[in-house]
Amino acid sequence: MRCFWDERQRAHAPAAEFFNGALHPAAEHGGRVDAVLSAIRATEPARDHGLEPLLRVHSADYLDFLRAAFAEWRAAGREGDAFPYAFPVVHRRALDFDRIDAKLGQYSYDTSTPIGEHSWQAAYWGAQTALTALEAARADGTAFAFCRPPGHHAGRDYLGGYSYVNNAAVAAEQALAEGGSKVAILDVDYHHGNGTQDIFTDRNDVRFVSIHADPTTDYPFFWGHADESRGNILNLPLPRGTGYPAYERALAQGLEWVAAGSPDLLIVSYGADTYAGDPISHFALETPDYTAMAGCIAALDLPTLIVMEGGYAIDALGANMAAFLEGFARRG
Ligand code: OKP
Ligand code: ZN
Repeated sequence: MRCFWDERQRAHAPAAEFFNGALHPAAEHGGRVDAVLSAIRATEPARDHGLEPLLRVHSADYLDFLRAAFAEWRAAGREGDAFPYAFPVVHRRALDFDRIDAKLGQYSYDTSTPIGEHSWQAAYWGAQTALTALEAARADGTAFAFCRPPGHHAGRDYLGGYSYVNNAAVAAEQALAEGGSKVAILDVDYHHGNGTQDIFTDRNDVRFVSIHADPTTDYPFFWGHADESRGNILNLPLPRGTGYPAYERALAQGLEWVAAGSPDLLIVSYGADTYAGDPISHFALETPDYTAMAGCIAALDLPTLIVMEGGYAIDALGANMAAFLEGFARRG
């Protein structure tokens, strides 16, 4: 399988994230890059498709904000990465702020997702990596886009959950713009893909199914509940401690629903944070389970683009990635 990675994603280097009342070292750090690269063969860089594909998913004002936020943060005299601290929970409307702190809150929903000097560059090239891999997936049947930082928590005009640009959504819209008729997105990251769900709610040309930790106990809390499932959205939350047998039953249900929509492309938002040893997650999958999981997905026999989301157990991340890709290789 051709694998795509662009070095311009590496410079994004958040120092810390804020949760449980304190700053913690960022879980989504550059060490993930070498862990994944060590496990996959040669990678190919992204080709630049410009801003237009990102604008099919994100609003222009949001992308303008992302591009300029760090410079504005510095211009305001701040040090370190840009963090929001006040959020428009009730009155979220298009007010035109000059103050960076107001803009940060306007376009964010958490304090896990700081903007650093190179965050925009990394997010931009992550989307370009997904777009480039999409071409390979259509030519060869499968491709892997190593996008980093992840994207599935980013909505049309908000960031959060280490995500700035929704790479899977950008690829889905591109596939439709280039003549695809139906796309399915299967999100197997530990966390619910709230950004992807919000972007595609009520669409009849995109189906979104997510298997994730029950948001009653786990981030992102406010999305991903089973009762949000309707129309083109299927949420399959599972309790903490879930191991592969129960996981595979949910996967089978999700895949059956994907197949029923007769998509011409499948995009997999892959997170290795369902791994038993993940430092921020609580499922119990083991490395060989990823090969089995991929085998189930590959059995759909659809053109498939794999997009990287989370996975924070650095020591096992490469092996888990390789195990997952191996499940597709066996398809032949
Ligand atoms: C991103 B992805 C740490 C606080 C939660 C946000 C988690 C974002 C996950 N316990 N911070 O879906 O892997
Ligand atoms: Zn995750």
